[in-house]
Amino acid sequence: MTYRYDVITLFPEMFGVLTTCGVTRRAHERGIWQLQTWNPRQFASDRYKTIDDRPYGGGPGMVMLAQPLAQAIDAAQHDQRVAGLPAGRVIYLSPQGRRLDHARVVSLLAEPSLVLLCGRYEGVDERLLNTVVDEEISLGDFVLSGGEIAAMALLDALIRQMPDVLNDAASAAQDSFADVTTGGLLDCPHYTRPEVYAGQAVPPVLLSGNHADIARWRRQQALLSTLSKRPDILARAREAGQLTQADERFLALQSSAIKPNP
Ligand code: 4GX
Repeated sequence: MTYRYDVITLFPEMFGVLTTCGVTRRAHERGIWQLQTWNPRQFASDRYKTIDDRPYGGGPGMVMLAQPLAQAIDAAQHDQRVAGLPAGRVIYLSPQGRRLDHARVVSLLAEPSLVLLCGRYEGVDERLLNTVVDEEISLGDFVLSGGEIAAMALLDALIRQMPDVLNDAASAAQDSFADVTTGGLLDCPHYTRPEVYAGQAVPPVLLSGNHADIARWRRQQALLSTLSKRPDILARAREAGQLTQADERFLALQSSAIKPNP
């Protein structure tokens, strides 16, 4: 299967990062995913290529016009159908959306095509959102200067979960947050050479060659890290039945204080 993503953006150059760097670049070169950008400016209907205007009711800033965005989205979906794919669902990146999490990343991988709409300025005319947007997704409770970086973050999270993208099939599933929604824990700490750095030795168990001991230590470190940094995630893991009796016995011994996240 190959995925196709069409992005509506005033800054198509920003998306070059995904096709020129790292894991996302290699997956793109191997044809696992494709990207098409659409600049709403090319669909502006006046000779000044206007894509925004002042807000009705007054106030600061500008609002993106509905018409150039609607035409850009139409063109993208038309192209997706010509390519033999379904017209993708339209996702608008905005702080008003539902927070992105790993479960949503996984479920979006069921869709071979998507259209991502990136807003700039104060936002997009509400009537465009009402008529064409299927879903609003937020990266988090903070404000970016446009939807592009949020769309790129979403794409990066999607691509690294696609089959055959990561060298080690286990590493996608093992990550911190790999599935915190269904009981995953934060990652355990990692060490590489040298054996002593800044006066800190590598935990001896990792040099022991005893794989059962190493696995137990890593599990316990993950439990401790989750307990102290994200007790909400530990509670979710417990509710999802993901903690073993050994896990619970270990946690019961850690009556010591939960350190606040610095
Ligand atoms: N997670 N932004 C959208 C335009 C905008 C302005 C006002 C709606 C209302 C963001 C985020 C994000 C900045 C993208 C504002 N949209 N996107 N943009 N947080 O901050 O996704």
